[in-house]
Amino acid sequence: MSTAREHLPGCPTWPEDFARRYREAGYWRGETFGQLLRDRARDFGTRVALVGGAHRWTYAELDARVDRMAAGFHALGIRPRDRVVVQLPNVPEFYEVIFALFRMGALPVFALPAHRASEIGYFCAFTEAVAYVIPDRFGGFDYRGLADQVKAATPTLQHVLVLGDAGSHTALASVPTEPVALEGPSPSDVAFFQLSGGSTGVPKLIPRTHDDYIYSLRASVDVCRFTPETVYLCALPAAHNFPMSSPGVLGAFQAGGTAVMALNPSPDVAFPLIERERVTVTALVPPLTMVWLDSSLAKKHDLSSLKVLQVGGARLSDEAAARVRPTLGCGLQQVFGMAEGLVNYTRLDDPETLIVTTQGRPMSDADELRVVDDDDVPVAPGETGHLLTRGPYTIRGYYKAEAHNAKAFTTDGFYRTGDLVRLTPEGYLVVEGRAKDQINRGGDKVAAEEVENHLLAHPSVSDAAVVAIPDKFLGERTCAVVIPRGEAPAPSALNAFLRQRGLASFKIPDRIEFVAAFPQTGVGKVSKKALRDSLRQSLSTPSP
Ligand code: OOB
Repeated sequence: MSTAREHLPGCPTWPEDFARRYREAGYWRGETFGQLLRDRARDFGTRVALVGGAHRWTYAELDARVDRMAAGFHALGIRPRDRVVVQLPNVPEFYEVIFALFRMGALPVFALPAHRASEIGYFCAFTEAVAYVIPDRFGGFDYRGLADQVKAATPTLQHVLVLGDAGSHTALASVPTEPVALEGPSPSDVAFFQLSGGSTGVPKLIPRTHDDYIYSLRASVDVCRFTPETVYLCALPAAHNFPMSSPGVLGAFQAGGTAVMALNPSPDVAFPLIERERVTVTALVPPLTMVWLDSSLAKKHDLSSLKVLQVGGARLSDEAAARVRPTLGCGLQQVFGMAEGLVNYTRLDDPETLIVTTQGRPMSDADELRVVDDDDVPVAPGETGHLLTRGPYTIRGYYKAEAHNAKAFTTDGFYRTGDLVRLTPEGYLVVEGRAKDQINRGGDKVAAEEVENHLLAHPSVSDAAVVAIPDKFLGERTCAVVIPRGEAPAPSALNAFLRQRGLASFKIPDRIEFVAAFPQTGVGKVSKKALRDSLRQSLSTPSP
């Protein structure tokens, strides 16, 4: 019996009556990730769990590697609840590392490979991370230099662990040691931190527990019908919630299937892997879906094993959705999810019109949804409104963010998704837009305020407003509208400034416009709506 422990400070959790209900109804079954892998190793030991690069690990091998890695982490001094920022690309070691942390109750913070000094420095400092795990190089970038910079600025950071050539840091390959007995976490403990797409100055951290996340896996596996025969291709960044758990790699493990890691989602890498590994299901964001649909390589490879293409992260147009089956010969599943919790899926046997025109319905009967107006009053059925949600796998608050939580959650615990949706008569959701101050760049989320704050640090910027402009390929791109102080700087100089401040490249504005003043709302705030409208007009009118 594990003893009840106090929750990690700074992590809001479910009120006791909800927790009791979720347990009694069997949503939370008292499982942990460490045990989940142990159970699969027992039941499916000789089956292949994970493929990537030169590796092909069975469940028994993965389980044994995780024990050795956990023992090595323990020997380094990493302890339960210590935070470890993990920034690895789609390699099997990603799962070896995070399961080792899960097993010992240390908490991965899932950074994306695109993050740079601004984001990583913040994650390490804010979570008081003790270790940071990186590749040596990836995508033409040397992460060891970034680690030097972050380590110098973060007093708590003891270890930089490098996959590959470690340079002055510690090689990840040198960490594993003989397994030792470790006291695991409790099922109700936080297991890791996901990152929020965010709309504020700094990214928010999302605490997910073993209980809640494993429930989301079971429900996802059920809806998506993952079985031991499932071969899931992880083509999106492994750290993101979609390929991790909807049902993703962890769903494949939950079902006893196989996960294949693709270092790159482009057809030249992904298609040969689908052919070779007989991949049955994968997940993409809409722009990548377009690339796959338009690729001439589709005819050159045998993609016949692929039964389902999941698409989510941003709105897929009905036109693109309708092309999936005729072009790729597989079914489409739309996925509308969020790292905070709620995931909606179209069902595999839904009528084609629902699959093509909606973003699905909640995966769990216990998901509570409200569609409300600006005053939190429910809109009439079928009308568009703000989506609020609560349930057994949706968080009750971000990590150490009390003031923000008061705004992002209702007093009765509903998460304000910031999405504008309408419910169809069948109970399916259609995403009609967004009320949060965020740009969805083809699935990559950019918080306007975060970029604005960086721009404001430039001496020639008097004020800045970052807004979305429509884009054929990405759905949206970012436009920074700047009021210069004195003479306007060159846009390229402003972007170079943002890069130098260590901002991930997907957050660098696609376009910069200079204006003398911003349009204002009635109360004198910047009207981003008016700004977007006037930009849309000026961008669509050819210059004289
Ligand atoms: C997924 O998670 P996040 O945390 O990167 O972003 C969540 C936000 C949603 O609130 C919504 O604004 C947008 O991304 N979104 C979609 C969408 N799926 C996500 N907007 C329109 N249509 C969709 N299908 O993006 C995520 C997490 C788990 C599964 C799938 C996606």
